[in-house]
Amino acid sequence: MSELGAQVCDMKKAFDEYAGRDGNPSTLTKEELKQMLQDKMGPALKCAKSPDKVDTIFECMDKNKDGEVDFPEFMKVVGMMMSAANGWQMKCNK
Ligand SMILES: [Ca+2]
Ligand SMILES: [Ca+2]
Repeated sequence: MSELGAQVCDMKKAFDEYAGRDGNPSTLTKEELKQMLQDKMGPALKCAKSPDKVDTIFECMDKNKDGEVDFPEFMKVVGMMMSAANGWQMKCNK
């Protein structure tokens, strides 16, 4: 569980790093999200073999459809992705 805490901390750092690129550090635009996914989750995206998933992921994250993703929106989806990834790992390790 401490590992999960560290992951959340890393994601917050990543969010801050990428969200600030357009001068508004409180939300991610689609372009900022794309950059982050490519830099931080490249292997995972390649694994899924669909870089175009950024659009889907963005729309999935942007719950209130204001065209930007704030940190709570971001974490909700990333949390789901992390627990899904953990589930896959557990299956793979068997
Ligand atoms: Ca931004
Ligand atoms: Ca939003």
